[in-house]
Amino acid sequence: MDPVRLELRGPVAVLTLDRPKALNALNRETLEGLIARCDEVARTADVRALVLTGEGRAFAAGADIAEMRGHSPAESFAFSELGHRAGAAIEALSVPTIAAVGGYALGGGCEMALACDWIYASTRARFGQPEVNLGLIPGFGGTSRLVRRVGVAWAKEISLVGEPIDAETAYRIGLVNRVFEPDALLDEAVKTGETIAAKGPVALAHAKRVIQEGQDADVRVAHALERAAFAVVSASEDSNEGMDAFLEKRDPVFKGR
Ligand code: DAK
Repeated sequence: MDPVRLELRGPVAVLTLDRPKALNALNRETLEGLIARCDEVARTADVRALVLTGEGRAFAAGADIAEMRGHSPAESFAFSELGHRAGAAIEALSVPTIAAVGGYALGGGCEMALACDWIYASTRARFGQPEVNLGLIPGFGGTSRLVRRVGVAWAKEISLVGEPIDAETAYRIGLVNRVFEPDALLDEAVKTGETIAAKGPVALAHAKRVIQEGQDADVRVAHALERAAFAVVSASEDSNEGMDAFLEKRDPVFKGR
């Protein structure tokens, strides 16, 4: 069975990590599936947002320890690279991406959630970078993405103490945007995707890219990126339609052009 399921709920693509017996642990096949499904989503014109979630009681309990244990140094390097490619495939999507975390998001699982634009959690979610318990360090981008999301001190505490934090703590430190009851989590994430689907796709793609690229740039470079993107977006059919619709007191019909 495919370890990553893709389902279209109208304009929202839902990707589900689907190895519940292993708490959706990320083995090679799952990471490759994630990359393939992201490519598929990128090629599907009508998708306007993506939700990444996990089947059963975990989002993903980390990289697959049983598979990693037998790795030679070269295999270990290739595996880490594959995990980075999976994170990059999620991050490169032009549509907004939401991780819906209903259970364990540990190690590589937390890292895949961090590759999404933001995270929604259920009250049952648990986040952590427990690699130090195995004598390892985060290997799928955790050291770089976590610190940007929650700041250096929390990133260090989570990664160096190695104990999971609950949804309430994750919310308080800004790792998670919103917390929902377990039964409501996926529907709420999809609902946000539907809200996004009514906005201008050209504007969304540029706003997302500029925020992402600007985050790591000098502030003057970030401002220049914004000015350039604003000029491009202003010249789009969508922006003319959006402003016309406002002035004519009607809903806009965006075409993504
Ligand atoms: N890998 C493989 N199998 C896993 C797994 C994992 N990460 N997590 C859970 N499972 C499997 C369990 O072995 C068990 O399988 P069976 O025994 O039933 O066959 C099944 O899922 C259910 O798990 P439990 O029986 O343990 O369930 P519990 O409710 O008792 O405990 C738990 C849930 C999440 C607290 C526990 O399963 C746990 O502690 N899991 C491991 C969490 C963890 O340490 N995650 C971090 C993984 S390390 C690198 C590349 C990558 C990485 C680092 C470096 N380089 C190449 C440099 C990334 C590392 C990681 O992500």
